[in-house]
Amino acid sequence: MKNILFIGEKGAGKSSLINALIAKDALEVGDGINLCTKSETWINVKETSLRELPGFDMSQFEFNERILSKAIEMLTYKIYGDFKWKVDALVVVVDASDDNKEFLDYITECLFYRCYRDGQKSNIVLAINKSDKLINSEAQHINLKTVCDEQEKLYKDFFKKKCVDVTCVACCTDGDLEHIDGSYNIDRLSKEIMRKCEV
Ligand SMILES: Nc1nc2c(ncn2[C@@H]2O[C@H](COP(=O)(O)OP(=O)(O)OP(=O)(O)O)[C@@H](O)[C@H]2O)c(=O)[nH]1
Ligand SMILES: [Mg+2]
Repeated sequence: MKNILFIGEKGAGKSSLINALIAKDALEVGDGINLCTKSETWINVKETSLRELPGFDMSQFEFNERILSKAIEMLTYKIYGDFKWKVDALVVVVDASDDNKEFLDYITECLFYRCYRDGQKSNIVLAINKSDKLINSEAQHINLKTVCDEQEKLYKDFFKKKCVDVTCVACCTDGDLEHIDGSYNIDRLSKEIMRKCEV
């Protein structure tokens, strides 16, 4: 059984990405305003378990600490609840149209530095979701691939400076802009996650 853990700020698209990866509307997705996944949720598909923790909220310190300690428990002790639950791959989801610096600084300091040794190969994938939102009507000539490549480079540099091994994939699930046709880079994201599971 492969266990994949999804974390990220509220509304970044964790549930949407899980649904896109398994090509099924299995998890409930928020309406963009209300918080949706309030407690830990998971779905098992074939030999893979995809698990989502509630979204971080940068204005709720104590709430974040609770989610964080759950994630640390799963990443370090490899035991969760009554049963063993080893994280094979950790997927951190961010909304490409947000300024994610505060969240990523927090997660790097409080999670990555605690759970992964310096310079060590990690099992972290950053999903830079909602990349479609970076294409506005004035910039339609810039295609999604160009935007995604730029995003990946940006975040790759960010983690290189922090000395953490993170594979960055820019993607989108169900872009609501007319000139973007459905999802993007979901297959690649899936491949990168599976590759991490083998490490
Ligand atoms: N434009 C765009 N919207 C997206 C994308 N992915 C998800 N959304 C929208 O973002 C909102 C939140 O999506 P969720 O999947 O519920 O996000 P979440 O991270 O699971 O949210 P919480 O569980 O509440 O923390 C929904 O309205 C989705 O339709 C995307 O790639 N592009
Ligand atoms: Mg959710």
